Amino acid sequence: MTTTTLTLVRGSITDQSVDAIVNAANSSLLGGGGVDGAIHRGGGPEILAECRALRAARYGRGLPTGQAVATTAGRLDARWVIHTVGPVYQVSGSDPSLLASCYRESLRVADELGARTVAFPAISTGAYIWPMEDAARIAVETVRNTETAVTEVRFVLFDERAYAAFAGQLH
Ligand code: AR6
Repeated sequence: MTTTTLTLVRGSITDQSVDAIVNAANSSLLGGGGVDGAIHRGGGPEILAECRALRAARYGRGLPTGQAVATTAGRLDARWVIHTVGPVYQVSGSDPSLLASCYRESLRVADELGARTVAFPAISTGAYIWPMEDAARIAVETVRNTETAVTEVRFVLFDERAYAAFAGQLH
């Protein structure tokens, strides 16, 4: 059984040197703001070209929420970008298993690729407005409970509030 170390970094996901960088994408796979925008800007047009090809070949209706798929990382200092689609938070009730699925499926894809180090953003906590404390709990619990050959899962948190929420789950 592999021991997976969970680490925390404050900064931008696009500055990480890892095997795979996870993108908080949307179903279209064609880009957006936040993490998604930063990844496409930093990685260059090769990523979008592969995303378009994936849409044409396998995901005509888009990548479903909670699933994950890999492309090149283009010019980023990584071998792959793993795109996953988080759920949009709804006050009327949101399914935490879909957010957990993003982490689990991204790790499954990482294992398929042979990635050993993987950087995750705080999926769904920006444009998709999932409350940070709850998202951090789901992220850490899910990674801890997923059997994977990944040796380092690095959570990359953009601001102090996100960092503190994840730190609170780890210690
Ligand atoms: N590095 C690390 N974290 C970041 C970065 C960065 N460069 N930029 C923002 N964050 P979001 P979502 C934080 O909105 O909520 C896009 O338009 C941010 O502060 O990127 O899953 C997609 O195309 C927040 O805590 O992802 C989708 O349409 C967290 O990353 C939609 O947004 C996630 O924020 C996905 O929304």
